[in-house]
Amino acid sequence: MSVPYDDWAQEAPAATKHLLARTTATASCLGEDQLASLVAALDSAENPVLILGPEVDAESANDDAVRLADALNAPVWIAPSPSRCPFPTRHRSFRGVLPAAVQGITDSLDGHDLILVAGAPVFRYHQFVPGEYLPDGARLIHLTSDPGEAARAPMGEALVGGVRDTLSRLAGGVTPNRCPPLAALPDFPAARTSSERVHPEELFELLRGAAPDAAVYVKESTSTTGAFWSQADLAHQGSYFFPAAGGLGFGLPAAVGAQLAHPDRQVIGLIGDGSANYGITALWTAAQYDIPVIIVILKNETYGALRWFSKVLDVGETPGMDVPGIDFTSIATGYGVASTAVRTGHGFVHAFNNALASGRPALIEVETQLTEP
Ligand SMILES: Cc1ncc(C[n+]2csc(CCOP(=O)(O)OP(=O)(O)O)c2C)c(N)n1
Ligand SMILES: [Mg+2]
Repeated sequence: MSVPYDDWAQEAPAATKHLLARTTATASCLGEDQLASLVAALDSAENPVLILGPEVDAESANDDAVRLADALNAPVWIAPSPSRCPFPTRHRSFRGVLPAAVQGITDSLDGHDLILVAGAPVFRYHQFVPGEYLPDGARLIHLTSDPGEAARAPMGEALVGGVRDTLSRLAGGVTPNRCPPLAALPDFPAARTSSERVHPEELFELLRGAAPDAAVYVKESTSTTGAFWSQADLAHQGSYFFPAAGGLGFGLPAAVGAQLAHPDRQVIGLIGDGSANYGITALWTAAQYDIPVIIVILKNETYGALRWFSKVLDVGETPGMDVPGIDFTSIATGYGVASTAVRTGHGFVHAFNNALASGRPALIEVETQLTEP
């Protein structure tokens, strides 16, 4: 907000009373007939699947999504390139994050006759893998509160309305499925390790063990998305934030802001060594306002995701990809944030526990193995 010049010093005119008395409310929800046909579609589907997106978490509809998944006894995927986590990742219905590619999505959804997408774009196709947009014979229904997303979708029947309201009414409206419940998820896959540096899977596995309950993760390390989701145990609303359109520079300041907003939850920033430079000044804010966020810098000394992209696009060795020679502990010290550099999993857990116990802002630089997203 910008307040021009001397406005603060002026008396408000009498007509301001109208402004103060204004109200606005959102009243966008499905009509009874629309809901009834949606219930009928779900009830008559042989093998429905739910795809959930960031609006679910933004509207705090996570529990409604669980009730619907339980009633339908249906698998649940997170829509591609998620900026939030809309569903508990250890629930028996959870199947993971859809790949951000046309054919990849179709392959993952093969065999489903009804695809219900709630609170997500249809779809984010970040990676160009042409193919079929939908499995043969599948019907796609798109619930969103964003008319822009409804207009942009290349297929499907869009219904624009409050996502939480719709999920909640659907959960109470569908006929509960009588098949035996889906099998419980297997244990987490064994994290890969590295002899030289810390493998991101190992880092996220250790973090899962060391982080307090209901921790909030703000992530901006682009080459470690697969590693993160393979080890993630996120059970609560508002547990995960990632730059929605991919623009870097959000992560570090957002982690500081999230900690300010959540004094009751530990916020952990998982920030790539490239991305960290885009908003490094947030460390000053954390120090000056004593905001006890823990920032973990994943130091693989390169723009890892771009390296992967240059391989996918077959452009050969590309200049300007690496970011060697940055000492984030010195930078943190300069801004007044306590910091440690580690290069083993054991060292990380020790540093993390110290950071937690300090109750102060802290930065941990971890030398990590380069991986592909
Ligand atoms: C503002 C902005 N500039 C450039 C990019 C392009 N970009 C996408 S991923 C990436 C690499 C980020 O590297 P790092 O933070 O080290 O994470 P890593 O991939 O190594 O895990 C870059 C530069 C972007 N998404 N946003
Ligand atoms: Mg990097």
